[in-house]
Amino acid sequence: MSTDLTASAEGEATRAEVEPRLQSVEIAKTPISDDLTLDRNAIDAIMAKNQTKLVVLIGGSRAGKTSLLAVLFHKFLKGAVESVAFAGSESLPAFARMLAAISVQNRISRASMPRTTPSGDYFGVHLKLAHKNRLTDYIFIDISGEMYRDAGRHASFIPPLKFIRRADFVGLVLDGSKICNPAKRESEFQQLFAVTKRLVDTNTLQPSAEAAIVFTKIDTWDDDSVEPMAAHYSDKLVVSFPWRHIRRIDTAALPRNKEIDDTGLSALLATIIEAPAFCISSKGTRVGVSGLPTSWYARFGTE
Ligand SMILES: Nc1nc2c(ncn2[C@@H]2O[C@H](COP(=O)(O)OP(=O)(O)OP(=O)(O)O)[C@@H](O)[C@H]2O)c(=O)[nH]1
Ligand SMILES: [Mg+2]
Repeated sequence: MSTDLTASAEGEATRAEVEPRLQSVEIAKTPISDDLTLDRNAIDAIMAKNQTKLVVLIGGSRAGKTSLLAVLFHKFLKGAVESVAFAGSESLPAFARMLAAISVQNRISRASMPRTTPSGDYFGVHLKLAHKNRLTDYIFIDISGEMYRDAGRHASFIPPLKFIRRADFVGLVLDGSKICNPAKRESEFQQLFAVTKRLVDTNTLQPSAEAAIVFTKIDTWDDDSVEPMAAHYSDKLVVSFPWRHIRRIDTAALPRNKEIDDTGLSALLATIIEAPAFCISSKGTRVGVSGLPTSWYARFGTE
């Protein structure tokens, strides 16, 4: 159903009446609500239908996780990215909500992303992507900042995050704007390190998953001293865990400087696309999915 805002029939708003109201809605400050995220049943249903890769982003509150997903989707709307094309999504309302926040009046670089809801453990969206004549489903999970903080504090917060075991790709997200702040960089890193350690120690995060250390907001790195710090933290994460394969990706999804186009999104996507698909077998071990019956990788919400 479409609404003609110019209609002036009784009871209907005219364009002149509606526009000021639209402008006064603080779209960017409204949290992404629970009902826009895919719940566990919806994720299981997608995974049961087709081979699905699970991508998990782990990082602190306001680190820029949701912005990465929103801007990735925005790039797909303009065309293929690295020969990967958008082929559908069961999360269009969620992406629309995210884009509404960042594209108000086309000021994408001055946008403010709504907070991922604090009441849930995670925010999940779906993308179906076409690559090399193949369609693959992807579930992207953005762990809420609160859940992340709690996971660093105490082991009792880990069980709700058990689904991370199923991840095919894990992005360890570090807020670049904090890395360039001497007062905040060490605690930003230590928190990610503590959460990663707890997840690995509890066998929740499997270092056999493809992983990346993702620095965000690198448009804020205007000082030469930041890069050696980033390299130091990245090296420490690399050597401290038995990763199968891990790389560093520097990103700026929503650079404040309009001259800089979004950075690192294509590299992030390429890494995710190339990550081999795995699943957890009924014995709890990690196995490749090729050739396995579909039910083997439909394991998000259930054990
Ligand atoms: N300078 C700069 N700011 C960015 C960039 N990407 C995101 N931001 C800003 O960082 C803030 C937080 O971004 P989000 O994507 O909401 O972060 P999040 O990690 O999802 O946060 P939670 O949902 O609270 O866990 C927003 O105000 C964004 O506009 C970037 O590349 N550069
Ligand atoms: Mg978020």
